[in-house]
Amino acid sequence: MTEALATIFPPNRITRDAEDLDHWGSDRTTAYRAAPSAVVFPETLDEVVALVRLANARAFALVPSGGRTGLSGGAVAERGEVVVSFDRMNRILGFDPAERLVRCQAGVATGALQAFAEERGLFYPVDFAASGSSQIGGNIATNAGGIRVIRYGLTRDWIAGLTAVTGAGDVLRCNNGLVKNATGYDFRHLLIGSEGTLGLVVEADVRLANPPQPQRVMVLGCSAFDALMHVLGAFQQGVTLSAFEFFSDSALAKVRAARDLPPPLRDACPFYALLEFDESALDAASRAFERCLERSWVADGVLSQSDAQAARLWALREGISESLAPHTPYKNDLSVRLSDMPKFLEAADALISQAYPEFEVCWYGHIGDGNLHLNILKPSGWSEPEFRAHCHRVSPELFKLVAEYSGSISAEHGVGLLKREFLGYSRSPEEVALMRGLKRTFDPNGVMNPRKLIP
Ligand code: 2HG
Ligand code: ZN
Repeated sequence: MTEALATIFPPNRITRDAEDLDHWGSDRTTAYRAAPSAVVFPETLDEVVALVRLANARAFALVPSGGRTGLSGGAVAERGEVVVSFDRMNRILGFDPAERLVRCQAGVATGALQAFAEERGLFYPVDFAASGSSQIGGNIATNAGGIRVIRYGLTRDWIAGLTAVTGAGDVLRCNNGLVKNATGYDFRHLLIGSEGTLGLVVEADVRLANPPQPQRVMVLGCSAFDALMHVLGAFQQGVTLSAFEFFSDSALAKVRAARDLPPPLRDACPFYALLEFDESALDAASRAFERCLERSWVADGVLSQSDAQAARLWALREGISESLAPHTPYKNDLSVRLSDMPKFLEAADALISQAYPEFEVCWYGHIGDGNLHLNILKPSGWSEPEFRAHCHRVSPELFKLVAEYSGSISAEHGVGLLKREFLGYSRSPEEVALMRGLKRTFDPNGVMNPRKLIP
């Protein structure tokens, strides 16, 4: 196969070095061992087309690889696949200030796109802790969300066009940056969130926004889960929130220890809400805060007085995932509608405390848009496989509860390898059958990221 790949790529853009295979063949999921047969680094659309056609002709599988910050194994190559790294397709190809549209290659880092926008007095609002290394192609493949979805939506909402190579090796130019285009099925939205199972996203037209006003950050100490939802309700009246995040005291303890950070408030609380909003809403926010204090939903709070302090408060939330990594967490990424959140939280909390009486459980996430991250930490006496198997047995109980609320078993991290067997808790048999049909249409020989997403 290396010989065939060498007909497309020069030697410096193919590697079979063991360290490279491990590096480019895995993402941030720890449950799998990377075992690709090669990694290639295309630089042009034509090379990607040639590669996909070769994969069809020679019957080998491809795994797309962006910033590899995923948490569901979507970018893991564990069965001799060829990894397609977009690291060398990291150029911004054009910018139109009147349309506020950037054309970029799939390997542009999310952070680089944010910086590009900022240099032009604009704003790319999709943001998350991993944005420094994640790539726009991967963001599209997983429809990445993050911390400002409550105000700005998901990656899907910012993609005005994309160029993709289907599993059959055909080039699709979807929507071409148009605002209006009423000509039938929009394949752009089918490819967004398809986790590389239908084709490879090679280029995208990304919309930028005007930057928001200066922002203020508040961290509030809350007495209980249900208080968080009351606090959200109080602030939604009159304050346009850019973020409404939460974390439990256990999650806070981990990030503080890992980064040596001071506590946000004098006394510890079971839960904390982190809010970000326009500075002009400060009076309305202060009134909402008073109301929350009066009703005892909030015990105390801190308001950022500078950008540096705002960044320090954000670090308490954004650093959590990384600080949990050494504890071998079993991750859940759930969502329900906000109106169902109070009841769901009560039921999920009861289920989790019963299923994991001796385990440390960290709750956090983007509760303002209905998304909860639930990390169960491995007790030191347990082996990793034993712990994972135990959690895997509990998952169906939790997912059954999610299904009762018509929620999602993967709100923003994708399905990948990790949640494939559980897809039926969020998608009906009819939907899964349609997914299989679409997969066959786009990728008749099954070369695109096999065994991901679809059970
Ligand atoms: C976050 O919101 C990320 O910090 C990661 O989505 C969540 O590691 C996790 O469970
Ligand atoms: Zn998240």
